[in-house]
Amino acid sequence: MFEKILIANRGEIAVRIIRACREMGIKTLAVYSEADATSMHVQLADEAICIGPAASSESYLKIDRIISAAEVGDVDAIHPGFGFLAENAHFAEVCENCNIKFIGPRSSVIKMMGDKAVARETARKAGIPIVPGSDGPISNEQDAVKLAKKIGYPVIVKAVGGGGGRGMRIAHNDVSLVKGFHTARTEAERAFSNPAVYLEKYIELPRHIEIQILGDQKGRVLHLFERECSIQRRHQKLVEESPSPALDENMRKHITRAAVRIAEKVEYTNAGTVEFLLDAKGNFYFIEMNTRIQVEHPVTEEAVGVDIVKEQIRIAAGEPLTLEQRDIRLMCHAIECRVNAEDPANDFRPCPGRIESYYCPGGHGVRVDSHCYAGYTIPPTYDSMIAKVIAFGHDRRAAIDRMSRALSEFSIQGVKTTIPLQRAIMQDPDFRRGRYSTGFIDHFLGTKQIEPVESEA
Ligand code: MV4
Repeated sequence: MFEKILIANRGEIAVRIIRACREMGIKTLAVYSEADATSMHVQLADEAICIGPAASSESYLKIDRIISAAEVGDVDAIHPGFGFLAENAHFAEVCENCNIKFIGPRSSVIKMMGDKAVARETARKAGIPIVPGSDGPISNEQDAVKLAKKIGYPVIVKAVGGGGGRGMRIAHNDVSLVKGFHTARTEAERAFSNPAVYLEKYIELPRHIEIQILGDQKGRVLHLFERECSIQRRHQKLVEESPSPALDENMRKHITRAAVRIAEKVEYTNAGTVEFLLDAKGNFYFIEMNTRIQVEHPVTEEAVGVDIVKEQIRIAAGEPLTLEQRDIRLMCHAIECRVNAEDPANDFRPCPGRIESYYCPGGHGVRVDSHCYAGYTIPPTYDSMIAKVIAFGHDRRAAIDRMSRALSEFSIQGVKTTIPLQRAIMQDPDFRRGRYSTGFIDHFLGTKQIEPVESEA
């Protein structure tokens, strides 16, 4: 097993990884930017090294500085968390070449899944349903129009280098497709230094369901069931849950098998997530694979009772998975709310600043993953996540009621938060019935005014 791990991240996920390391008897080295000198991850780690100024491009994204810190600190491995360098194939490759274990899949697999057209082709070859669309990238508008005629409008143009909702254009006719094709290419070139785009039939109001998988270095792949992540606003997830209220046992069997099959096909190692869209008729389609630990991983941890971060570390150290698929069961229902320092009454404007007071919920069936504390100042430089509240119980109803209770206890003064919105969602009749899709939030915000909550700042 590793003796010391560098955590190439900040905030809540850095704290989460340090906690797993401590329980495993592994020493931790935090890296931090000048804006994070007083951050919780710096305080909790055994050692910490400052790697540069506040801007991520000068610190958390600086590969050479992180590798230098790893060499100075004499670590065995680097955990990238999510965001920053987590899905940077070049960074994983540099780690491989420096003989520092990257806690994630091989760089070649990150690269392959980072190309969303290659990922799609890989799924197709593995016999997994994909959305009707192009074979690989489309190079000109004539081909795009021809294909759209064949599969029927609406269609969606997606950037090969995109993912997570970045660089997409929906088209309902030839004129908007030609326009969307060109704007998508221009945007993709700017954002990903790669203008390549591909085409898919646009599925209206799908549900977003993702399967958590684990693969070890012996070639064994397990799934940890699904998470439903349809409650998103502008591709930022607000509420996630497991199991999905949309899957019956038969659908669950097929979608989890599909996820395991694609992971086996690429000899996937470590933790990963296979994303699917589920249409109103119950058909599922592969859309992309994420080669990292995800923000919402605690939903799965509480639903199945597996510590995913510890599994990641064991897998990276070369240990075989000791779990058997038949032993992994959905033990309870888990829901997560991502609490952000944003004002839902003001177009989700970010609200960085000092947390004047902080009381965080607890009690039976409640978990809070956070790096925040009273007196902590949320810097304006990074994402605005304050905490993840996870509530779990023997069934969905119990989990929702527990989440309502937990959110009502959560008291944060000094910054506005998304808590009032999430409390309202927990009371929504459609949410409570489990009848929702990716259209939920737009509909909810269109029909409901979120009461602004006093800011004591
Ligand atoms: C789609 C789609 C409809 N049809 N692809 C957005 C995030 C990215 N991972 C894929 N996304 C979508 N791809 C086809 N062919 C609709 C979305 C989408 C969406 C997906 C999941 C969760 C929320 C969403 C919100 C808007 C659009």
